[in-house]
Amino acid sequence: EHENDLEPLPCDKDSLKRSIREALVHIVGKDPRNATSRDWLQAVAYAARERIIEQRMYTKRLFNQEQVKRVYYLSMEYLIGRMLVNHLMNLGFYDACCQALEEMGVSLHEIIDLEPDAALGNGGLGRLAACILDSLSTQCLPGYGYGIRYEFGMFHQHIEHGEQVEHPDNWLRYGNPWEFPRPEKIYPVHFYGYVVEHRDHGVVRHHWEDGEEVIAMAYDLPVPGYGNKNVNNLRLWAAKATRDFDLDYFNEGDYIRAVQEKIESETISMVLYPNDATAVGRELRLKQEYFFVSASLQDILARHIKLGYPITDLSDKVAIQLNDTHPAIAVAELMRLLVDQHLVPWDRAWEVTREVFAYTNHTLMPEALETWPVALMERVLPRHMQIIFDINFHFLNEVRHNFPGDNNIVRRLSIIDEDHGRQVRMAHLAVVGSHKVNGVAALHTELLKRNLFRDFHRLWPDRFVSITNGITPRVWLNQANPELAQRITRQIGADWVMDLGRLKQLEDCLTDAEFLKDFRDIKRRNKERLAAEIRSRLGLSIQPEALLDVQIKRIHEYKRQLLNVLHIITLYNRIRDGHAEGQAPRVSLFAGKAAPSYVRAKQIIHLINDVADVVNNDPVVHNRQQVVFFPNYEVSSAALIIPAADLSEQISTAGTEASGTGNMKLALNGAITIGTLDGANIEIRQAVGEENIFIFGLNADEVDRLRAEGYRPGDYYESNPELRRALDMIRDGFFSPDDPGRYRDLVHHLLTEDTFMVLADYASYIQAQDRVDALYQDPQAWSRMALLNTARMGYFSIDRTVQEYADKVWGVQPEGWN
Ligand code: DL6
Repeated sequence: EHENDLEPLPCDKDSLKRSIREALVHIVGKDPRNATSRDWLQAVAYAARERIIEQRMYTKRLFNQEQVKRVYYLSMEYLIGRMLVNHLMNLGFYDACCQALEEMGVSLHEIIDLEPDAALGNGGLGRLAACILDSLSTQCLPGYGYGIRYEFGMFHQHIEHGEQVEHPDNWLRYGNPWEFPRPEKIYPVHFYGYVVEHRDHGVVRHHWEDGEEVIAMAYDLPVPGYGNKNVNNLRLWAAKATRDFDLDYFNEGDYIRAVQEKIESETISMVLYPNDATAVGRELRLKQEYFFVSASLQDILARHIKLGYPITDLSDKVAIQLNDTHPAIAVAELMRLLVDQHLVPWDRAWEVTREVFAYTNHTLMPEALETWPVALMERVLPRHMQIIFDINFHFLNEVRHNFPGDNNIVRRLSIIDEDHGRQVRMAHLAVVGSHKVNGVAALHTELLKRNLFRDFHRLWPDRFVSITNGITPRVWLNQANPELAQRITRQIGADWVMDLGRLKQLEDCLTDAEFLKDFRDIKRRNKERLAAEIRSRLGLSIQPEALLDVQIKRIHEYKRQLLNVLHIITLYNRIRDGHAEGQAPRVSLFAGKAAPSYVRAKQIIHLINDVADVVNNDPVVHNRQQVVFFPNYEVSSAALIIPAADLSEQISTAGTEASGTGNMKLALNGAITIGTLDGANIEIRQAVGEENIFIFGLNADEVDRLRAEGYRPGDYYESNPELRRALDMIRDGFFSPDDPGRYRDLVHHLLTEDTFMVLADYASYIQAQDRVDALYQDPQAWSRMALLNTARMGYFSIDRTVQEYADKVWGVQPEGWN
């Protein structure tokens, strides 16, 4: 029993009113008579966090008292988005808060949009991390996130003359009311220097000396669960200089040099790298990775010891998930802490390490596989390089033992790649140092086993598991689509929010004319809401009765926004030729960011905007077709677009998209998928039934076969007149009259290489789109299919995903108030 010395604050309307007013005056320092909307936003957040932090304290006490095993999620990225509505809804006082504000003359709806998105991530990987945190708290699992408190998150995308321009994301400008700085929670993180050896009772010990030290300081973001009192924690590290001023320089009168060291140390947590699919081999990136890993592991060990557990029992109380290879240096760091600092013998330390870690792979793209030059690693992290060599030595002995005489497999499996100028393969380090490795969808895991990790799979078949991604129903239906959520609740009760499988009961509504009408009307109103935003941002009026066809995700060649563009041009030509009578009007909406250094992706954005310009201004087309590039895609824009969508474009080349999660969010909100047999699309097809999804194109095996036979994109161009015409128009400057040669290289690439087989899938994509069009003409049939998609998304709840991790990988149990 805990002592009841934490008096819970009441959450009724009047108490909230008092708290908000108090926060406004005493924390924000504003007079209610002239407070701005942003001041009110801050005040509400403070009132909410007072209540959250108490529950956090209870949760922590309970976990300590029950001696639970904890799982720690190590991720370089958390794409959280806005927190106010999420927190109010999870805590259960959204309505009370709304009323409290109303009585003070403030509209909650108006202040919500002022909150900046916490965009500490690039895309799928970071958003998955945010969904997992929500689920851990909601399911009362002791789970903590660790990451970096970037001063600048994902850049803001502006579109100027059709092109992406990046602006810094100064998200902390007005402060962050959700975070608790912990100036006392600091750890030193060491870089550079050298290692000295000495003997201690016959045992060789290593000392890492000299070099630089940076301080990692903790900032805590409480993560409240939905419908319970459980509050977990996301701890983000900020880099601080060890000393604010170098007094030597200061005394010599060189004031600028004196602060230089401070500035350089603090750049470590300054900015998120905006690449989602290319490994950035820069020293600063390696330092970021090590910085947050080292601080997190020091913190985890300190907690373990403080709770009185023996260090060698670490894996009884601690599981650590590596979110891709970005934190993989943790394997070497934990060995260093155990062996060098806690004097655990190597073999025992290695057992503990492998029992503690598990690794999730999120991509098969070869350019995303992280490697670090041995020379760089030796310079920045000299002790870790030695440890990696030692791990590799023991590991390769095991390989030789299992495959006697096979030197090739030794070379292929080695953590050190000797063929490309000596590189540390971080994925190999992660696999070797983990007891479980998982892919994020069934096909993805199969391909990992068959290709990337084939030899590892031969060596350790049981180490590989598949855990299909999921999404949180709290954010992606309950908050993003409140009208639909309420209508569903009216029909089947509210349990679906925690148990998404219950949506299955909506299948009974397939013949319920009233429900179907409501379902359609809600979609329509969501479109109107989106249309208003598009009008205000872009000055473009879109037709709410048109089929809203959306492709919202990072811009990448493998995701094939170009295939979508080719279909748009084909439709446009059909309209102009008078061959599109009876076609449903269609709005094609794109949103997504390109990595700033990814030239071709930026060109694709330019092309989309050029095509939009022509189509939207052609009087012949007049509202039968429109193209929108919605700028600065982020979590809050996803929450606006997804509930409005009719058609969900999931059209990556089969075998390239690890899972996708946008596909799940869209289907949950009643958009029908047009997609390839890639990633989780395959499981979505299984769940909704093949008659309720538009599948087209080559499957992964066919892609491989075609590539092996020698793919000739030019053949498709020659034999398909509609395709040829569309490509010719792009190449010859039809969409870029100001610069007719703008897309010559792009088209040349498609005609000669076409790495992602856009041309091979074109014909089958167009046929699938024609079927989409035919179905849309029958509103009843369309909404029945859309409803079936919503009803059958239960499997894709992140709660199922997290349960699988808890059972198959972490061995953690729920604990707390349910
Ligand atoms: O697992 C989450 C998400 C998948 O759904 C996407 O299919 C995949 O592209 C994405 N990967 C990344 C980049 N990965 N790395 N490294 O975001 O992960």
